[in-house]
Amino acid sequence: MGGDRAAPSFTTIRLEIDDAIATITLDRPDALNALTMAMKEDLLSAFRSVARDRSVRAVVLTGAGRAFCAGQDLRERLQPDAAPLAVELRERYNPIIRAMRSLDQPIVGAINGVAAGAGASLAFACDVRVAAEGASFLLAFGRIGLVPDSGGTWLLPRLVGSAKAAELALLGDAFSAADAERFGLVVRVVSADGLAEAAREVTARLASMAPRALALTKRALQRAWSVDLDEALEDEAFRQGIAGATADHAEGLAAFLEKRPPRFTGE
Ligand code: T3D
Repeated sequence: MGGDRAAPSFTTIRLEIDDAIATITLDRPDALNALTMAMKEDLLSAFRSVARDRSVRAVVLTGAGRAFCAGQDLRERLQPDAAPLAVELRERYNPIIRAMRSLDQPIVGAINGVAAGAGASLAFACDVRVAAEGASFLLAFGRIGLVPDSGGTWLLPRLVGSAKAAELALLGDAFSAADAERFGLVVRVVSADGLAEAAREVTARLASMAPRALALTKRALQRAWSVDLDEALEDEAFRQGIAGATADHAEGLAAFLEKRPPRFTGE
């Protein structure tokens, strides 16, 4: 399942592909991985590159150093030539969130430290999150007179429920990894030293599963939020028709009957 091409290199993030798993590391640790224009462009390119690479079965998103991501780089925002906020969101942040949510491969957020502002939204846009004990989440927007963005208002209520989302977004208090686990936002909290391994464990499990079925499941879960039960039932039937016609489904059935682990190929 090894990568079939060299991963592109970037200046503000790292993209490493190893044994069907792509790891994207936000890599400006001195600024707590705050998002500059270059970094947003790199991140979008990385997700697009992963989307094209069928050898990649699952993705880890994490941060270098002590933070996951401190959101928009506020020093860059204060530059006289900074784009207006709405433009920056439409042209740079929103495409990243769309790329993450439409990516066929599941994304595991390995939340190693603080995830603030748009950094929290990036964490919310992952499919599954594991966190280090010292990690925290902060909807920092209100503190600087802004509105949660980059999908935060859409994703958070769906992850934790509307009452909790309102509390977190309006009051803007930081919350810990343990709180996030309690809210159902992260699946596991581990020691900082154990985070990479814990994330790898979850990601490797996903990477061993049937890729088409995972991609269809991701889409179905997302679509279910905006349709009624009848449409969701029809959507499930449609997607099951696709999944049921794959070689991986036949392999899953054969493996069950032969009492052996399945070997899914993505076909
Ligand atoms: O274009 C647009 O603006 C639209 C999009 C907006 C989306 C957003 O993300 S808005 C929200 C932006 N983010 C924030 O408001 C968070 C700002 N950062 C903080 O509140 C704190 O840094 C943290 C709570 C995240 C961490 O606090 P702490 O005490 O652990 O670290 P620190 O000392 O504050 O930060 C360490 C360094 O990182 C420091 O640099 P220095 O002094 O050592 O040279 C600090 O300036 C830098 N840093 C942290 N966050 C940012 C940042 N530099 C630029 N931008 C940041 N967001």
